[in-house]
Amino acid sequence: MDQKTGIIIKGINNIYTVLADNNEILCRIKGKVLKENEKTYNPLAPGDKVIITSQGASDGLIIDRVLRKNAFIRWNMKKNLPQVLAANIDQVICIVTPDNPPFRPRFIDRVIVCAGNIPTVIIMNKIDIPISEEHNRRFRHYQELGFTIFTVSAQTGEGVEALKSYFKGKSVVVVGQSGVGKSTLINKLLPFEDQRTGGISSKYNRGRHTTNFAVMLSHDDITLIDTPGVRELQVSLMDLHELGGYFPEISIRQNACSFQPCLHRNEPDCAVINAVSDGEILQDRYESYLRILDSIEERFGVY
Ligand SMILES: Nc1nc2c(ncn2[C@@H]2O[C@H](COP(=O)(O)OP(=O)(O)O)[C@@H](O)[C@H]2O)c(=O)[nH]1
Ligand SMILES: [Mg+2]
Ligand SMILES: [Zn+2]
Repeated sequence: MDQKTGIIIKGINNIYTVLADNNEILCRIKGKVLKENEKTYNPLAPGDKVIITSQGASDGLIIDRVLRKNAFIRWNMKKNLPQVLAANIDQVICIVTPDNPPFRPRFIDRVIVCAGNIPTVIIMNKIDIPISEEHNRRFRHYQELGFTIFTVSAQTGEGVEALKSYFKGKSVVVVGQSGVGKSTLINKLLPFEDQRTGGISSKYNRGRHTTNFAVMLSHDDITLIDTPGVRELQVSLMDLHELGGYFPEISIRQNACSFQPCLHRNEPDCAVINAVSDGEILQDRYESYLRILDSIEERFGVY
């Protein structure tokens, strides 16, 4: 049998669409491979490289997964397991809106944690609708923290060209609450008439339907993974002490805390708590940090 390497485009009900040699091949996972030694919600996600054996032109079996470079992982509350939304990516795009749905900066903070070592870019979509001064300041603050931010309107097209050039040559996963415009923006970045995954045009809804599985699309050297909108994004991080590393303003101060390691909650002479009191760290970012700490503890029933 013919053995080859392919890339997962999507998986629905244990049937995976694998792009190999410019062909879309529908595959199942062979027997119990990939299932045994892993405690995850899904063994494979878009972006995963896999080894398949093809049976004819359009059917195949997945026999192995190539080691991942990285992954965007959230905690699946229903199954109480980590869930990989995308693998082997260069950038995470977190989309937010001024309103409809409401701007929720704490969602961004969780996305940054789920992204692990993958850089997160924050995009404010729907700039055709007004934004409050307070929300705008909170959004701009991410730039001061060192994150790349963009403002666009998928509807009017404003700012879309800048995104196209920024993401050229990159493989990107798009995350955000339901309704922020992920599918609409992706359709703007990858023109529908021409939408392709590898060499194959793939049918893709234009945002009319709810996306309920992650899917990879590419065109013109941009690869985008659209993800289902989640209402609650829970981080999959296990180690409480790693969390501070995902907040740049906490990360740069941690070494100065008297107590080591410090969780910056109520430890004496804590450099982070002091910086919050002095107004050097935004109160809301600090509270966001504390909430995530709590959510990790609750999950594992610590203390
Ligand atoms: N005003 C405005 N509406 C937008 C914009 N982008 C998307 N929408 C609308 O927001 C709604 C949700 O968009 P959709 O792409 O399905 O969001 P998703 O759930 O994140 O994929 C749709 O009614 C879109 O037409 C925008 O830039 N401005
Ligand atoms: Mg969508
Ligand atoms: Zn501290």
